[in-house]
Amino acid sequence: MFDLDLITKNYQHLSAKIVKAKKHLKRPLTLSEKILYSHLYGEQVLTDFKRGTDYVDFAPDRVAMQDATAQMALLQFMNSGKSKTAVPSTVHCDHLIQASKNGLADLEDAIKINKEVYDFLESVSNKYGIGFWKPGAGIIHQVVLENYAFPGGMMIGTDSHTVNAGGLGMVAIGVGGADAVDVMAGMAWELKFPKLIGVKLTGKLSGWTAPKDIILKVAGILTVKGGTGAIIEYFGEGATSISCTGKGTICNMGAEVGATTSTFGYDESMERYLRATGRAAVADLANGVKEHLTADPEVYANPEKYFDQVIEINLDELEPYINGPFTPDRATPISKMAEVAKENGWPTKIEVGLIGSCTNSSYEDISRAASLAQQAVDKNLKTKAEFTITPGSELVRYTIERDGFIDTFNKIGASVFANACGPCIGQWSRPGAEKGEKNTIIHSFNRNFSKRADGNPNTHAFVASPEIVTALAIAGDLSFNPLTDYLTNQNGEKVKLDIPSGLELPSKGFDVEDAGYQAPAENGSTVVIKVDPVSSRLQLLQPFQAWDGNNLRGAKLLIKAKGKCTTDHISMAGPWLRFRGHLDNISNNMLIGAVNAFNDQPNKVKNQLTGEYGEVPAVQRAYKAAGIATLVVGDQNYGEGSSREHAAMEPRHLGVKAVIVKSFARIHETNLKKQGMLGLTFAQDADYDKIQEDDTFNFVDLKEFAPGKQLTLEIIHSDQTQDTIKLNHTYNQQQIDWFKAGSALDLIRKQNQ
Ligand code: MIC
Ligand code: SF4
Repeated sequence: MFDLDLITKNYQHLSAKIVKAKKHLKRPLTLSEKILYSHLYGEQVLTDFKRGTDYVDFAPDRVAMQDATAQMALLQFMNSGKSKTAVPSTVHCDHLIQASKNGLADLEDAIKINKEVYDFLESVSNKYGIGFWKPGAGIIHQVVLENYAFPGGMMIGTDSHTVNAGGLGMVAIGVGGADAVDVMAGMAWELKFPKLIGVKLTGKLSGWTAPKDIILKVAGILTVKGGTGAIIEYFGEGATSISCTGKGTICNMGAEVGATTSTFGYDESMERYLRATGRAAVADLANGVKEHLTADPEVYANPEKYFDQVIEINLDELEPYINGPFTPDRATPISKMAEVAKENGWPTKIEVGLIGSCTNSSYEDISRAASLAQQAVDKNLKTKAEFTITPGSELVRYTIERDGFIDTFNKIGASVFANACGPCIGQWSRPGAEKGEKNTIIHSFNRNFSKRADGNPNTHAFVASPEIVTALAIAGDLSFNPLTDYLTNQNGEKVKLDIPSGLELPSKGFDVEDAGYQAPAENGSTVVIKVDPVSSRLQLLQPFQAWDGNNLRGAKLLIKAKGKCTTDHISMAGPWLRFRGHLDNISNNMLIGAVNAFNDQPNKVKNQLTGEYGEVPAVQRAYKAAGIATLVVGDQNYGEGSSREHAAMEPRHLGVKAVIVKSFARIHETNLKKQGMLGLTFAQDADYDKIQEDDTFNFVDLKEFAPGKQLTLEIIHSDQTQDTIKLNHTYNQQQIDWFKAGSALDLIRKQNQ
């Protein structure tokens, strides 16, 4: 068991901290507030923080990093001058394993292909006291839920789905690597005090409906930006009736509405899960401080008084949902899918059904999906689509194999991939994907942005619960509604699938032979970290240049991006994941997925120096070589999705100075600030339309850059007419200092010198 001392200490001080906060605020507290106020950083003065406005310093309990982001995080940490991380931290090798043949073979290949990176992560972990989860151990969020998450705790992780740990009553937040460095270096971690959204769940899930359907519905209500800057707190009788892992699924996919995180109050489902995963001692401790691990009763009795927004969902009436394609908030109840698919011309033949991932691979999920696979066998149905399973951890994989579920899936021709991200992040070598054919897949993951699973922009990916994915894979048809429709079996008989059934937790307990954990050396001071100077995969970081103190003049437009521009568009994953530790090489994917507003094409922008069109990274390198600053313009919710700071470091490295958009996703905006970029928003959304392809820009008052004060941008059009517009920003003084120093890390470096 990990962290028992840390948790004991946390709970010992919890009551005093909450009493103090309540005395000050003079009101009952939500769970989110209890966790936030009990994790204020040492020097942070306690006040009634203004939600959505005040920057507050926090002291999270731990840090988790996954391999694709840990490389950059640790390359930065190595420059911080510390000999050990200040809080317990872990690294998880999950993103770099490609799903191709089967779990074992794919793992072996990954270990060969990524040897240099794994060796680097292992030795850095060993040196700085970081727990190391080897390739094959599982996906970061599942491993965290099984081993580290605890009710009332606060953690950050370099992955947007860190929020998964809300399933065990944590405030767990996804961040860029530079934020993780702050916490690992023992400094304060700054966050704008979140707004609070309460989701009241009445009734009880039943039949075909699963926890996933709750978040699919919430995504439809809030949309991909409706949760920005807010914590979503779930409560009500419906909440307590959901399993702990089901709560994890709901919190996990809260990242898809932009929420800072989501959480649930401590209850018996969490206690059961803690006991089942070998943490009875944590459950006992939590039971001792129960009242502090949920909101005060007044809050849930009168939620409108305490939350900024309240949503109510009656689980008795909730239907299964299917969200997509191309965006996770396009929510369609299953009873409407046939009609909606027809109207939109979506291909209804399902080619592949994929279950698992960090979002949905609990024992409960797998057992319910397996009950449907068994029915297919018993009812003599032929499974029409291909079917794959990506277990979230070795603990789950070992246990479901022991309990016969893998055998059941094999009977419907399933492939079991490694315990890793695989197809969820474009690490799927899907035969034929390169042909770019229009086709449909359905999965139980969380994101379905264009190209995300297999690199094919014409793959229509739909998101649903594992149960619905399995049923629809059996039917091979997106318009099939298992609640009402019949299928024809191999004897020509009409049969109906029964309601899925499963077990919340394994009746024989969880089991595993080798969970894949490696503890760090007691004293890592002698561990030497080698980075080969000619490596294509790892590159030591050089400081960024400090601001020269002048107004920025004569900047050119690199790209005006149109519509959705997620971090997958800015810094694509899949094949590019291999360069996550090499800033110069990965910069060759900068914005290659963004659609140019002037020609509706990706990766084709005008080079104003030559008048010719070229690929975004190449054109930007040409500006850089000519010493010309550039800026990037974008639409709403720019940088939605991942926590990958590469999406901010690449433009920084290649010489883009500012990103000006209608609105930002939270993590990306912070990443831009941390890396010393100007992340600004149009004061008037309509000013986006004023930006022309051949424009030149002057920041006329950058010298007066100050908190709460707008910046002014002069736009010189090619016909010499001009527009002057105002830009908003959310920089506080410290963040302005990052900009001036070159980046947050460069500021720390200077202060330490
Ligand atoms: C994702 O789901 O997009 C990822 C891959 O896990 C990312 C992290 C990354 O880009 O490495 C995330 O969600 O933060
Ligand atoms: Fe991995 Fe997908 Fe989960 Fe991201 S969302 S951590 S890529 S499984």
